[in-house]
Amino acid sequence: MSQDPIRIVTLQAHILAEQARYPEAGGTLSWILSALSISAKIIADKVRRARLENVLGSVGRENVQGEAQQKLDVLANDVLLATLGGREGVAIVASEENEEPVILREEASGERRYCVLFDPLDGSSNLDVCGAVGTIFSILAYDAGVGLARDSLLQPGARQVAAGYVLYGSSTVFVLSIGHGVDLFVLDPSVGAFMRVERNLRIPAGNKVYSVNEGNRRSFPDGYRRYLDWAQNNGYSSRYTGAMVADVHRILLKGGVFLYPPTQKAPEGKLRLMYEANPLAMIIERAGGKALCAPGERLLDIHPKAIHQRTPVILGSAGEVDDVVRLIDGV
Ligand code: P6P
Repeated sequence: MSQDPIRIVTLQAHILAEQARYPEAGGTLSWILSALSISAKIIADKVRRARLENVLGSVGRENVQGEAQQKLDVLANDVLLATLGGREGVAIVASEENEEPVILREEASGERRYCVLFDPLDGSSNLDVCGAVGTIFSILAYDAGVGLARDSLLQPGARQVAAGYVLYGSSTVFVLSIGHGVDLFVLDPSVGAFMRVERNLRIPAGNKVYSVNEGNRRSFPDGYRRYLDWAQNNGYSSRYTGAMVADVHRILLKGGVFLYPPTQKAPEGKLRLMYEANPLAMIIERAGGKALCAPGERLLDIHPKAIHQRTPVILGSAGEVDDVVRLIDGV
């Protein structure tokens, strides 16, 4: 983790500096990232004022995932659709909260266009108890030539042009990877700008912490239970918030391993591949960690068949992931 020398670099300045590395870049991706930045500031304000403005709680219906939709899920989703919709370079938007992707511009254009996928408010069930929540986003190149416009979305996570998340915790942080490396920004509310505080983050090589919902232990495959027994016999601690974005952020900064194994209720895994697992897996890999869907299967290599498909997840420090695989394989 290389700390910034005493310089003031905003997220906007960072995005433009990254764009300048690619002389052929026309600025379309920069505009999209700028839309995500302003969305994050608006959502952060709504999250922090939610109880004061009485927008906590559910809207009384389920989303496409069969989960109770929170009022702030809808608000955050609307903010992202409104800011991204205004960006010429966005061809398609796909959200956890929308059953169908929103096709904004499907014709080919001189400028490259992109697909933006997101979970607008991951972990929103934590809102009522002032727990951490976040926005997770994934950006893919749009291909006007491939069959139906929506087929452009079904690309492996390794093809993400950019990926990242915003965590609305004790501070509001923006974690971003554009092509290489991982950089960390913190919102300065007095200035209204995300300030870069870490460049080229590297995940610690190991840490005796695992993050899993142990309430599902009985329905985990044997190998995962074998790993948990081994970890508990070797002095590991458990940390789990119920918001993947918060659990993964801790692991990015402190090391450890996050697991969401297959369960009887979710034999394919619970977490959504396209807009939860893929972007977070790219962040972890680019920080030097590992991200698998099963022993020996790299998560970013999955060829998606459906926008809302789910996957098991094992990600974190490379050594910690290796230990999980070793115990699952019964070595
Ligand atoms: P469980 C939140 O709903 C989420 O999608 C992830 O952010 C989180 O890691 C997981 O589900 C929590 O699921 O079954 O442990 O409540």
